Amino acid sequence: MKVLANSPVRIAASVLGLVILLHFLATFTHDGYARATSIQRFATSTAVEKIVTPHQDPENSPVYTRVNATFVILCRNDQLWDTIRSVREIEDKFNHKYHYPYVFLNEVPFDEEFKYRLKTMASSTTEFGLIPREHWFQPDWIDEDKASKSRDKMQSENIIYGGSLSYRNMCRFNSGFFFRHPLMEKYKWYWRIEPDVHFHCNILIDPFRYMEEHNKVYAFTISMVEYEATIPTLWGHVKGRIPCRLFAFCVLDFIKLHPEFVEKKTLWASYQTMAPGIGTICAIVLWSNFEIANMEFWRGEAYMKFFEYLDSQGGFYYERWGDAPVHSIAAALFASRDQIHFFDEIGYEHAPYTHCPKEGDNWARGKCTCKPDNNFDFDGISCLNKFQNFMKQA
Ligand SMILES: Nc1nc2c(ncn2[C@@H]2O[C@H](COP(=O)(O)OP(=O)(O)O)[C@@H](O)[C@H]2O)c(=O)[nH]1
Ligand SMILES: [Mg+2]
Repeated sequence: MKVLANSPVRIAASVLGLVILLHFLATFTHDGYARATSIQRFATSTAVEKIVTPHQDPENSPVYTRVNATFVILCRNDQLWDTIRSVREIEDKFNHKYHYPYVFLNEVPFDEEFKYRLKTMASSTTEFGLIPREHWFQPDWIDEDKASKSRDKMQSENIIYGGSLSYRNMCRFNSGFFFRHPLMEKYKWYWRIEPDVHFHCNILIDPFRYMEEHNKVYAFTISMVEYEATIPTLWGHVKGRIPCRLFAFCVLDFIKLHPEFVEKKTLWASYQTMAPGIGTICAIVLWSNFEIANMEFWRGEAYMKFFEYLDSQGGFYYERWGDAPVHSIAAALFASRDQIHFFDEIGYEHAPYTHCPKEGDNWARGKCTCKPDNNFDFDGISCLNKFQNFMKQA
């Protein structure tokens, strides 16, 4: 014992003990010191684009640096409880490990209860933004007579949301403005979430990181053919008056004006390989209530010109153009096919449709609560099969 008492080991242990004791004393007595030395500081540090660690799982990584990304939720105050459930699910299945921030947007101020309860639910920063008037409401140059006639007609034809003006404001906002909101400007990536959606599986990767590392632009879980009656002239304005069962006139004109923006190996190129005819579906519509995407794509010249062109045609109000077909057509024109990603492993439900993981052991790995058979992927109006076939094209 005497020998041990005087050994270098004993001396080193004493010094180490003293250092640890001083560290704890300083942590409790000096806030600044505690913040500077806290591991938590790294976990919750400001989002940066640079990836500094090869680790994929923050639980096994002492320093996990998030990608420059945010969740974005557009909703009304009266959707408080549906929004809480969506946030609780994404926290449980993913974000309690990553702490990505949330931006909530609304055309009227969020009330105090909404803010209090959502702040409580989130494991990260929450920001609540008011949408500028000019980003939301029907512009003055829209002929209200023509617009209201169209709403009445669509309503009488029982077209979903056909008579709704606020739905049209929402679609136009999601098409052309959400990524320009001051609270969104600092972020590169977003994951759109809606009230009352469900995430059925544990999400074992960071989808934002996946997108960044694989040079993706746009990701989806559910795709389908669009309800033609809501967009009768959208398609033609992009390339010319080519008859097409789904989008009659609009997207085609734009391509004539701006062929320079259209990429080479696109979904658009794949559409050209399809046989024309009754039931030809001109575009795969990626269901935009779930979106993970790069906002630099929307903010870039091609999409901004595209949106401004479509907006100037008035179709958000004279028809009922949705943000899903608008985003999908833009992705099909201005991104290459391999920049569009299908996340099989993210089990997702927006009533009445569910995507349930089915590739490999994705269902088991995610411990999913959805039934693989109850899967919109196999539905007759799903476009997944077509998308996956197009992806195999050279
Ligand atoms: N602030 C606000 N959000 C809206 C309004 N209408 C729809 N939303 C949001 O826009 C998104 C899409 O609307 P939703 O009613 O779910 O449309 P659907 O998914 O196409 O049936 C959801 O996140 C809604 O909360 C509105 O008038 N004001
Ligand atoms: Mg919805």
